Amino acid sequence: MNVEIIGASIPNMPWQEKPENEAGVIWRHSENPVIGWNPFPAAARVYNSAVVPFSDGFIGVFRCDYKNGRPHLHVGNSKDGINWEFEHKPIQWVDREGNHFQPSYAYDPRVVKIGDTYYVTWCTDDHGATLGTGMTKDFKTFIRLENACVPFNRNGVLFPRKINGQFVMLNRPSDSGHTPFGDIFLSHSNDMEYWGKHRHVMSKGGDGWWQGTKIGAGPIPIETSEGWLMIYHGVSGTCNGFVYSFGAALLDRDEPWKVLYRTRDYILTPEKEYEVSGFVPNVAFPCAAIADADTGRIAIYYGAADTYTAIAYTTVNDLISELKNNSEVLKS
Ligand code: BMA
Repeated sequence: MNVEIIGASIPNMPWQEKPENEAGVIWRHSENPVIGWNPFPAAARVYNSAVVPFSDGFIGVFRCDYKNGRPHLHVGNSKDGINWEFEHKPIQWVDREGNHFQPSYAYDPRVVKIGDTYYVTWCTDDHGATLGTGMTKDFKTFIRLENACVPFNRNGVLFPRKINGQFVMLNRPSDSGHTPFGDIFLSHSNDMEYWGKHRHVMSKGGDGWWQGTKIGAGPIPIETSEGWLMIYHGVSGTCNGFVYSFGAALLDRDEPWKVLYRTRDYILTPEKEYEVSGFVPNVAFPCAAIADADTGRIAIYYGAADTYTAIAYTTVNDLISELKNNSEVLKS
């Protein structure tokens, strides 16, 4: 099979070949985690974060949990996508008129470049968790836009281009707490301000139990010649709390609420020490992916145990073969 990634060439992206004894379709970076406890003075934990190519290296918007427990967003820079330096001051948001517009907390950011603008989405506070949106061109001035919806919603993830002339954002309606349910939807906008034309994309569940409690979109979907490759998290409710694993789905390119294939089994689940042990054990939460159109390589950034940032690798051919050979698409 030869699937094309429709996107940029990123020859300097982080990469390791698949180890010979690796049975899975995704393999972990050998030096994981790439960000450990207390990486800079204000931050106890940096995880569930977003990374994009920028200039001759990489830049990211990182979820930093402070030592009082509250999460805020900080910019990080890296030459190689593996070793990171963080700005010690959080992102200072302003509205379109330049007025201070700071969220009281912010977590699980995603970043995408559409045209010449980088858009940031995150989980923010408006009398409950909802979707914050904003934009930057230089990662110095950050303009905050209107929240995309009323509470409660999380996991707002934009597609990397307009589809049929409109911005499209995956999202996951939720509740005020550690939501025990949740399906993936998407919404359309002409201007990143007014959102509508909502469509259900996919439901939790399936024959297996690993995604039986809830699901939520992960990295920015990757455009391929076969459809949009969406990596997502699936949650299982155990007697000891939630367990977060990765799944993947292939969505129709023109009507992305149509699911063509979906992994029947998880493709990565917490197994390593840094995934099963930490502030919240048993969490593998993907938030960003770098995909190289020349080689088909994909590097996935994920939060591990709500404590660490880790990287895992796959290729577009490996993942789409797995999707086609072991698919379970649920009727909605
Ligand atoms: C979700 C979010 C994520 C977190 C996950 C596991 O509800 O809050 O930030 O990684 O729970 O604790």
